[in-house]
Amino acid sequence: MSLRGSLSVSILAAFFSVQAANAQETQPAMPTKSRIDKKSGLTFVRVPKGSYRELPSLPAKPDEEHDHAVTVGPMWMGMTDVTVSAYAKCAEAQACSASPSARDEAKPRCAWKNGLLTHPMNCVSWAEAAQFCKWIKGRLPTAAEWEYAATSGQFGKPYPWGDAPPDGSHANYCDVNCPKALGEDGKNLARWEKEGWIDRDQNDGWAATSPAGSYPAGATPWGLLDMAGNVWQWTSSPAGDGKHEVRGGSWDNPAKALQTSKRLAWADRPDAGMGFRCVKD
Ligand SMILES: [Ca+2]
Repeated sequence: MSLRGSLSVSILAAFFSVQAANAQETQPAMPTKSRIDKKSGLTFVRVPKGSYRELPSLPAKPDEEHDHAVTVGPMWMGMTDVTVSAYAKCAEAQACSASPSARDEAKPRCAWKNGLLTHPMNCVSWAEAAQFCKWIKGRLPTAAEWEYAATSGQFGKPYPWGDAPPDGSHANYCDVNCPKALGEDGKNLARWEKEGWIDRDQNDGWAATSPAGSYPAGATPWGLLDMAGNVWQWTSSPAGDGKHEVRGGSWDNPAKALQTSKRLAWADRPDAGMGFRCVKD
């Protein structure tokens, strides 16, 4: 083989090994165990039993001790957020409201109003989310269960997929497209720009929500998708003043909101950045 031929072979071999490595990194881990909920059509994956650090209260209470371990799981958790399509089945069965709240949200950002069937069911109140989970004989996860699942039981793991900072392949967050969807919030754009809220180096093609499960590179080892970005997820954990804890960050948040440890207290009102997933025992 000529030197040139041998070089080409080595370059090709190197190229394919890089491709193989990339493919390995970007392929979602197949859920070890999964099952489909017949009523909603949603897929649930097995979250194994384990122990996790107890989370402090939200808002934090002074002198509170929270350094012991709690047992979490086993349970089944929605592989993705609840979709518009799944919610529509609940509404058809008259078990969920056929006109979910969303009163304070602009139309282009609420997936239900736009018939975006594969997108997460956003613009729902906590009570509406809890009602859906009840319909499928499930419930909203506690904040500790959510974080345990998002970190695959590894306390302190920064993102559901691991340590790499987010990019447009991992999750739907506020990239170059998101100002298009913010519409009437334009007055805030200059401030958000200044605070580094908008990642103009990324473009995932979605201005607001994206179809559930569109980011396989962001999968957890247990096979959960969209545990960061797209929509915040309601948990069952109270957060004072009638609020509940939400997790995961959303399409209109900066990358830093996608951290597994990020916690927010949210009043029971719908928002285009707020969705949910259910768990079953
Ligand atoms: Ca986006």
